[in-house]
Amino acid sequence: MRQYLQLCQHILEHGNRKEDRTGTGTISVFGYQMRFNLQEGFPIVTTKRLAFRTLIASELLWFLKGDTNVRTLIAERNYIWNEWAFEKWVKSPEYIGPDMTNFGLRAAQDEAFAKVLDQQMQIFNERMLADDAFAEKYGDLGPVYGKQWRSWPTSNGETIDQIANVIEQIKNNPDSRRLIVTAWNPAEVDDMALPPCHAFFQFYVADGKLSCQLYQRSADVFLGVPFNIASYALLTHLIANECGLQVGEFVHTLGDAHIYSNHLEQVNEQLMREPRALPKLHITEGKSIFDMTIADITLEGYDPHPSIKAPIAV
Ligand code: THF
Repeated sequence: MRQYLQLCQHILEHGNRKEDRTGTGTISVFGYQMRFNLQEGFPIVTTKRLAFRTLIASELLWFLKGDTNVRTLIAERNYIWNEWAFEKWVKSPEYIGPDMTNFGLRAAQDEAFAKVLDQQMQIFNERMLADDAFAEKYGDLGPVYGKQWRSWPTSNGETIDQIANVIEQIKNNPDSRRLIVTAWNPAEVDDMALPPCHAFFQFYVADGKLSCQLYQRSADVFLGVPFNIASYALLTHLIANECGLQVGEFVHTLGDAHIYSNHLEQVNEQLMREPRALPKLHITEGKSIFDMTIADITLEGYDPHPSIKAPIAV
């Protein structure tokens, strides 16, 4: 995973100081590309530990099911999308707890507030699992990835299953230059809790191998990008398995690639660590991509450096 460390180095050396929506501040570059040969091992960052199955694989399976409600993730103890649902809840007139205005920014700066936030988040999680109506109302993130991937709404009231279509095209028309899935739906962006960051991807078949290129408009290089690389590498393996192909490359193209100002220490810590050998991915062969569960996905030989904590910008 030298490619990832090179990206970090490149931003530190050439980045522009830039303010952002979250008020945190970043150093950022525009336009960057990494390539990962999936035959050389599974591209997961080894300079810190990532919870591959519980967070990354479970999120991808959630997208693939077409699910947009965080309740499913919370039930699997995956809280990476919580901030967005929680924000909807605390901004609603029904919320009567302590003031949660700007909770992301405040928690990163104020330890006492971070404890109060933790408590409220815990209450939110418990209610999310126990209360169906609450979960339906506040757990749904709007027409985000899962909805656009599996049921993009058309103007005549029908829906398009982009994932099923692209699989069918890869199987029957592998030389096509239209093997595309887009989560960026301009008509619905305003209804989403967060417009898609990994917005548009294309597949490519050559020599019996399936490659995937992703265009990511906004890339949180310390927290998000390691997740995104592993997630799309896993997606490429799953689709290749479904189509009876070997894996080729994952090409990761970034738009605004940024390091948040409160992640700099963590990035420098990682740059001092020596990357380790990449693990191998195993998935149940011959099982439909739509029936896959976490039990079908394992990483063999993942031996990373210890995890590094950092606050998420909301
Ligand atoms: N918002 C921001 N600011 N960055 C992102 O990368 C991002 N996402 C998704 C939605 N909004 C985003 C959510 N993805 C973590 C990782 C990925 C996320 C959200 C959070 C995270 O905090 N990871 C920790 C571990 C957390 C845990 O153990 O629960 C880590 O150390 O990796 C990008 O798609």
